[in-house]
Amino acid sequence: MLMQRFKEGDPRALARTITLLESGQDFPEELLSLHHTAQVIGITGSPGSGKSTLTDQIIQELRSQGKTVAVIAVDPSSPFTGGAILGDRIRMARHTLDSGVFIRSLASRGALGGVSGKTLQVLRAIEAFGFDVILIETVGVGQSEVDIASIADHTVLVLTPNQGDAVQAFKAGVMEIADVFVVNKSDLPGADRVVRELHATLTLGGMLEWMPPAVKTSAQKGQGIPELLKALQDHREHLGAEGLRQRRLNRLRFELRVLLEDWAHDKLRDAENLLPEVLSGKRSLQSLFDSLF
Ligand SMILES: Nc1nc2c(ncn2[C@@H]2O[C@H](COP(=O)(O)OP(=O)(O)OP(=O)(O)O)[C@@H](O)[C@H]2O)c(=O)[nH]1
Ligand SMILES: [Mg+2]
Repeated sequence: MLMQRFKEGDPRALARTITLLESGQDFPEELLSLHHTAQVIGITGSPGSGKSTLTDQIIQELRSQGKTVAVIAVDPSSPFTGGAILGDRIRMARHTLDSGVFIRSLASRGALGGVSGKTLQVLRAIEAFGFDVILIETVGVGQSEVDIASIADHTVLVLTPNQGDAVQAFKAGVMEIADVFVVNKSDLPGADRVVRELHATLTLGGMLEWMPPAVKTSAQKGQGIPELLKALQDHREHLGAEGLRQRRLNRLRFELRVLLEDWAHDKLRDAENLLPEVLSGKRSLQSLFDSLF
């Protein structure tokens, strides 16, 4: 019944399916046959850099092109950004009555705000439902920005004309995740300087196969959005069918790793209770380990 309504495109059936996935139910195998593929765009960057405002503008632009859009906001239930969900609801509120738009907030994984296995299942469900584009917003603190690059077809790193942000991007491992840089809040002074610094740093790195463009936007004023979408389209063309296939394999590899880590985490917790037996010489650590499987 639920799956039937899902296949008929009832958004309430999608919402219900997601709730079931979040409560730990397995992914309905029946949906695997739907074979829909969405364009998956990850949007990450420092807290308050304007990701949600930008997402709202991207939705608007894609809707004007007739595309359907889903948004997954990975809620960092971390001390960095209290109240993010409420803020997101307000910033994207104008789309809530549009049936071509679906917005969902999901909890992050672990203290570092990484992307959870459940989020990946929800992503798959949303994809199966048939949205053209899926935007995933994660706050670029800790693990989530690295995770998002393993999941998305395209990763957008949002910077602002603010010294701290640029420095943050230049830290090893962060720069590399960006397929496209956005310098948002370009209505404020300093955006051109950040763009120049990005270019200089990227050029220093030698010839890259794909030189990530830096697009200036003002999400607040709705400026630079078509340019951003053009840059994403360019990246898609650069990837081509084989590049996209590699990204999808990456996502599956990541998902498998998350499943294994969660499993290991549970096993570790169980086994810890038995460590006193090992300490007192009742059994060996090896036999405890073997009993886990
Ligand atoms: N001046 C200026 N302010 C902006 C721009 N875009 C967003 N803002 C403001 O920046 C603040 C944060 O915007 P959000 O869109 O919530 O930023 P965010 O990155 O989603 O924030 P978190 O999800 O909490 O990390 C809000 O007050 C926005 O109005 C912009 O282009 N220019
Ligand atoms: Mg936000």
